[in-house]
Amino acid sequence: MTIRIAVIGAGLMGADHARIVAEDLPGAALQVVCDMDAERARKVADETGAKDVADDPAMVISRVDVDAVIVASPDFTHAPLSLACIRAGKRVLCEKPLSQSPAECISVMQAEQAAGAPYVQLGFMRRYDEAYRQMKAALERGTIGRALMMHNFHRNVATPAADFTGAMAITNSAPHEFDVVRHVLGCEYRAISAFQPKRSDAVVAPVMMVLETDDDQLVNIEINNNAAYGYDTRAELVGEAGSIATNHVAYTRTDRALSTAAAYETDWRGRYAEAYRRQNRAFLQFVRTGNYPVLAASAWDGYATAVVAEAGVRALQTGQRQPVIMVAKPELYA
Ligand code: ISE
Repeated sequence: MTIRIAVIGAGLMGADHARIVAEDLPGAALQVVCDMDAERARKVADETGAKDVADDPAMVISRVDVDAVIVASPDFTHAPLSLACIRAGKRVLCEKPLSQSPAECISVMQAEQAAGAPYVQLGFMRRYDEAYRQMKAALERGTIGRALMMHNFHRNVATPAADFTGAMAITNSAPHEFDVVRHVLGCEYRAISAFQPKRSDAVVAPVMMVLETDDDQLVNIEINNNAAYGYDTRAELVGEAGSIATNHVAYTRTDRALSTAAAYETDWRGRYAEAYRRQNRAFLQFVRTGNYPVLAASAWDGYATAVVAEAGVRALQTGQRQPVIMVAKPELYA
C-alpha cells in the first residue's frame, strides 16, 4: 500500500523532506505540500511532483487522502500541529524542536498517552548517522570501557539570522547534541553550565556548555554558529579503556601543491543527508506497521531536550550552574 504523505512547511527543511519523500522513499507518495506562502508551496510541489498544494495545515491533516504528515513549518507550530495529527490518528515526523516549552511538550505526551500509543517521531536525525551509530555500538560492545566524558563540537558557517543570540545557539542548535548524547550514553542530565567568550566583532560568539549526567559523566558542547570555515560537527566519546571519535565526513580529498584538502559541507543537509534518508525511511515503516522505530526520538526526548535547553539558557544568563529537573518518564516511553 502506498503511504500518502503531506509535508507542512515549504522552507529549507520542508523542501528537503519533500524531495526525500519524492525521490528516496519507495512506497511513499508526496500527496500535498502545504505552506502559507502559496508561491513557495507551488515551487516545491513543481520541483518534487507533489500531487497537490495547500495553505491550511489543519485541513491537510484531516484530508482522507493523507495517511501521514511531516511537519517542517516554523518551530512554534510544531507542538500544535503534532497535537492535531495525534487527534486525527495520523503519525507525524516533526522537525526539531517539538517545542522550546517543556510544558507544551508535556501536553503532546499527555495526548499520546490518552491515545494509547506514540504518534510523534521527532526529527533528531543524528541518531541515524553512521558515525554516531558506530559510536553507540562500540560503547555497548565494551570497546572503550565505561563512558567518562563526551566532547562535542557543532559549528555552522554563519548564523541563520542576523538577530541570532547565544540563547538561540542553545535552543536551536544544541538540541541535536543534547539528544544524541542522551541517545549514545543512555543518560539524562543532572546539571548544566554555560559560558561565552568575547568576539572582536558584532556576530554572536560561540557558547560552551558543560553538562553533568545522571551517571556522573561529563559532557561538553561547543556551539559556534559563526565558525566561517564550514559546517563541522564532531564528537569524541572517552571511556575508561579508550576513546572513539567521529571522523570528518567527505567523499573526496584533493592533493596538490604539497597539500591535501577535504571540503566541508555548507550546512547540515549535506553532512546528514544519509541520516535524513534513514530517519524518513524509519518513519515510513512506523506509519506502515505501527511499530515505533527503535532509534527514533519520541515526544519524551523532545521534552528532555526542551528542559535542558531551558536550563542552559538560564545558566548562560545567570553565569550559574543550573539543575536539570524533569518529570517522571511516562510508562508509554519506557
Ligand atoms: C538547524 O536548525 C539544525 O537543525 C541543524 O541540524 C543544526 O546543525 C543547525 O545548527 C541549526 O541551526
